[in-house]
Amino acid sequence: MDAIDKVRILVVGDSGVGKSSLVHLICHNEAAVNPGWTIGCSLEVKLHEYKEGTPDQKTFFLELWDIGGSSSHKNTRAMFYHNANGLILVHDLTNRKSHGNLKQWLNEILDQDKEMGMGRGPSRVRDTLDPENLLGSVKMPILVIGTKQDLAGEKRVQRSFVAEDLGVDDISLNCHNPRSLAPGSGLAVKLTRFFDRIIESRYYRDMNPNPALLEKRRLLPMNVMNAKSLHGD
Ligand SMILES: Nc1nc2c(ncn2[C@@H]2O[C@H](COP(=O)(O)OP(=O)(O)O)[C@@H](O)[C@H]2O)c(=O)[nH]1
Ligand SMILES: [Mg+2]
Repeated sequence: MDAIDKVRILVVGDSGVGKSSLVHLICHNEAAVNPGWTIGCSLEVKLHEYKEGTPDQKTFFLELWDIGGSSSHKNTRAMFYHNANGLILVHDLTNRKSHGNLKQWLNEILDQDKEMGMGRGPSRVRDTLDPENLLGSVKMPILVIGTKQDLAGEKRVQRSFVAEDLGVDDISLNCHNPRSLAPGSGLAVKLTRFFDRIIESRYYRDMNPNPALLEKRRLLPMNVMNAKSLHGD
């Protein structure tokens, strides 16, 4: 049997937003009973059918790297950013700050080379992101996921402004409900498309540049990442 090709997907966000619960749900189709405290980083794998149901269908391994969110692990995290093919930014819908902090997670990933090269203390955090720089530097597909939809009340229908600014999809879900990602559901389809895009950009990039990203780069105004709050639409 041929070796199965794989892609590496980073899952980042503040501590307690539900990263471990989310990864467990994606990989096992069941709720995590007690996710425990993630120390450093944990890895789960999932088999994924790329372009399922088409003549191009092929099986890939998805490696989901659940990166511990605590600031004390900041310097060790940089090594995981290397060679990533996709990125899931996780925030807690009941914790507005965790959504705003996604920008800092992006900054940290953008700064990875500096962090790795010099191994010094915490890096400077930019207040705003330059979207041209950002979209040029983070070439991998990104998905924003809001967790704890069951606790979120009104906020459950709000669109993530970070996702909007980046021109990427976002989804909201309850990680405790195993039906959240039921096969064929809207969320499962979005997730499958996201995984397909990651595989495409890793293995078929030259054949198929991402037109949405190119269009976004053309249109995005320079101050777009200064948007202040969640807005619903
Ligand atoms: N009600 C509810 N609780 C959640 C959800 N996702 C995670 N949690 C809980 O939030 C806490 C932190 O989750 P965990 O996965 O450990 O977060 P992590 O630190 O980002 O890995 C745990 O008690 C989870 O059971 C959700 O969608 N709904
Ligand atoms: Mg965890």
